[in-house]
Amino acid sequence: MSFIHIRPDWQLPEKLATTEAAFLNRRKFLKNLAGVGLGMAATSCAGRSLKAQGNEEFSNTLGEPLSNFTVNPAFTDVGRPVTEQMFASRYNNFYEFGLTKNIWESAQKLPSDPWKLEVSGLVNKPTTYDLDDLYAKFPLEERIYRFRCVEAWAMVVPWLGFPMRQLLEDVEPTSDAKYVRFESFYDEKITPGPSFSFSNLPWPYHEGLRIEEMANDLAFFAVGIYGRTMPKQHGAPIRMVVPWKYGFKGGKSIVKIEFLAEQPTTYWNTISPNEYKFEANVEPDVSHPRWSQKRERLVGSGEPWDWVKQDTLLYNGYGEYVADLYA
Ligand SMILES: Nc1nc2c(c(=O)[nH]1)N[C@H]1C(S)=C(S)[C@@H](COP(=O)(O)O)O[C@H]1N2
Ligand SMILES: [Mo]
Repeated sequence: MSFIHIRPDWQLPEKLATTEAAFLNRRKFLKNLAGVGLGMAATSCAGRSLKAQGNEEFSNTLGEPLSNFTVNPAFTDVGRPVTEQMFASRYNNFYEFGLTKNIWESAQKLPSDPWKLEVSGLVNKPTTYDLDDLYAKFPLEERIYRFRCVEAWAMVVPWLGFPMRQLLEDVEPTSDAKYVRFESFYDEKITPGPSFSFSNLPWPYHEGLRIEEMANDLAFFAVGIYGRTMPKQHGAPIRMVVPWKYGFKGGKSIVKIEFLAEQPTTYWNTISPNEYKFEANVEPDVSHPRWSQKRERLVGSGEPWDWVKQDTLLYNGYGEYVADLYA
């Protein structure tokens, strides 16, 4: 019995190296896993391909239709086809629900309605929004964005939501506010993370941006995807989308936003500072310590072991929007 048993059967062994969870696979952790009951998870997905899993149970996770939105014409064509939802919504990273990509079912435990989003810290108007407030205050638009995970897979998804800048305008950060901390939902009874405790993970998941990054045109809060409210596996009811950065910067199921004078810690940077930087922009020429970032595999573009590979673009192709931030 080893950690390797919990990977989905279609994930090639060498792919195990290119994952944010790979620190778990290191020798020093393996001995802690010995004797822990991990075998069960393996058999439940053995022999099934992603395609074969299309079923009603999955469709029921896909949220309620949204109609009251505009399509932002600046973000309709990213030069690549939109990833089929069939793939995008069943290939997720949400470590609160486990280490594999196959968490769409277990994520249904997330209590996403009612919801409170608390905004505090260095702002003139600290505010707590419930879902009705969010929908009433911030008109929804659809934006098709490229998405690039640090693990070297990519997709293209149509988000529904509103620019982070609109929330900035609503809460009025003070001139002392330089950074923003975003905290995800966490309840150890519901979102315990990996089902064995080998180390104290820094829950809740938390991320951070410079305030100028949050004010950038691209920075987005998504409350939906593919024309519907956000499925739990994607971070219902509201998650961050910062498409020029690696996917882990986009915290899911945000409950708290805090404006700060100093740079906050972040979840992955705390676990492995050398591998996951605070800035974490998509930069193909800057290798991850354990793999190259020059290329990416396109989710759903064939069988999972045979996904199309393509070049990764600097800032994920969004240089015209963000390069100034890093000049
Ligand atoms: N709370 C929380 N947010 C998270 C994560 C997570 O594990 N927990 N994973 C991140 C990573 S590594 C990626 S690639 C994206 C995946 O988003 P998706 O599953 O909606 O595609 O969510 C990010 N946000
Ligand atoms: Mo990721």
